[in-house]
Amino acid sequence: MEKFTAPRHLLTRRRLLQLSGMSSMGLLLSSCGTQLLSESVGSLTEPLNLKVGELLLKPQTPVPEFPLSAIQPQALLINTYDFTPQIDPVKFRLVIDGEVNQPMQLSMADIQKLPLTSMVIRHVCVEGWAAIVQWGGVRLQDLLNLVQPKSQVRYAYFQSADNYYESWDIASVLHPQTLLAYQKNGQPLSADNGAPLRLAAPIKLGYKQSKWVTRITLTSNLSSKKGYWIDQGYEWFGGI
Ligand SMILES: Nc1nc2c(c(=O)[nH]1)N[C@H]1C(S)=C(S)[C@@H](COP(=O)(O)O)O[C@H]1N2
Ligand SMILES: [Mo]
Repeated sequence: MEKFTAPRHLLTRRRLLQLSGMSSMGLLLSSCGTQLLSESVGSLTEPLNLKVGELLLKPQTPVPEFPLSAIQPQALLINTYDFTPQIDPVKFRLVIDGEVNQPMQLSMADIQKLPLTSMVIRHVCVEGWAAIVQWGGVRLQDLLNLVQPKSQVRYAYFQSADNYYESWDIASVLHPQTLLAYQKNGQPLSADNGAPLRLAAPIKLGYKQSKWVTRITLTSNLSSKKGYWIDQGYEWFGGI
């Protein structure tokens, strides 16, 4: 079990220097995946190979949220492809590893010490339904600041307790409204909705939003296994 220390600031100066090691060399244009990455950081005029450091330094534009009165409590359907894992929240540990300086295993108590972010957003499932939901949880950005991703990191893998898996581009992972949620509509998350931790973000379709996340692995390379549905033909980026 790694020692856990809550961040005093989002980024210390030393951390900024570590992360932005590339910046003095200028931003080199890369040739792959440029269209989607540049769209996801909000403008086609942005440098095309934004890396972790630059993404943390240059916050992305938030998606407009809904008022609490817009929540549709009945509209969020349970969509689970196989079975519902029952996870003991006391024994649970979230593993964050891969190309990071400080791999960690965090308990729910550790995670709930971090700032709680709440947002009311629309969940969109490709099967033809949508629901306005309030999610509460921790920003993935805050978690990644703790583990100190290496500058070459471009993707995150999310492993779930039901053997579901997903991979996201790092710009979407570091988006200010990308949460690991432990509350839904002001209540603790239920097992059906992904307790103890699930992804929630207004920038991705429902199938990208892994429930029962147990492990986050940061990497500079995607393997041929990209996601449970993606490997069966769904689009990888899955943006809204
Ligand atoms: N681990 C896991 N995550 C998952 C799924 C799943 O079957 N297993 N289904 C996905 C799909 S298609 C959708 S629409 C949402 C549904 O979330 P909900 O069941 O909380 O409404 O979860 C996503 N995350
Ligand atoms: Mo879905």
